[in-house]
Amino acid sequence: KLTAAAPGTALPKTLLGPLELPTPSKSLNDRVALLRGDITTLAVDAIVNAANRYLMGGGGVDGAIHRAAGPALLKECKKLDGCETGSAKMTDAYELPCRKVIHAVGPVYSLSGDNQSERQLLGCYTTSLQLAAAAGCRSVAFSSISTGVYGYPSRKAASVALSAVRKFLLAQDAGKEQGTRIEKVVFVTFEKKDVNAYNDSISKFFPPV
Ligand code: AR6
Repeated sequence: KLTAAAPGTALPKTLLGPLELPTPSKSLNDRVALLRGDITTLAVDAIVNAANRYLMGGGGVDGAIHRAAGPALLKECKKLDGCETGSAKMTDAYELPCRKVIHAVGPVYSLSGDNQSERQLLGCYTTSLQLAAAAGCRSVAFSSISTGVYGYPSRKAASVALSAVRKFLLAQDAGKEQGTRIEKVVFVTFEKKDVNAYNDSISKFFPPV
């Protein structure tokens, strides 16, 4: 059963669709949350870092995660031989309160390659959730991948993130994704522009019941 769209509201278009309006679902809505703050403080099963292809640390959230985890994180990252854009790799979390860190490599946004950027950003979210589920994680907190120095527009990035997560959670329920059921996905924002983007977009992908 589909709900009627308010006049004039078009759903944000992503490569995943949606061509139809999402069906409101309390059980699905209970599995997502928005939080503004420092992702390094969260005692979830896995946090998702916005890394680069070298996995050698960096600025932004990557720098904050490496500082809080301690030098053992970099030591493990060095053994991973980097990571492709649009994918992710998992490590232990060392001094962080979470159990695992998933290092996702988002695209450097370019308008000319809008479709490719979107495909790669989707890949970050889907691969991260697959890694989390395979490692027995029930709760995952995502940083807002690519919306910092990589320049991905916040609203577009929020639509991609919400769309990818919705699709994955539904696929798990349909038995099309393996691993532990992800019970909670937290979208962590830091700057106001990303807070606004998620606040404005979440109800389009997870409509209130
Ligand atoms: N907790 C949560 N979010 C944060 C934190 C924090 N402690 N600090 C920043 N953010 P960015 P990118 C937000 O630039 O655009 C690094 O140097 C920030 O407001 O960290 O994917 C890597 O090594 C933004 O919304 O990542 C790469 O070279 C989001 O985190 C490159 O930056 C991501 O911003 C990756 O660029």
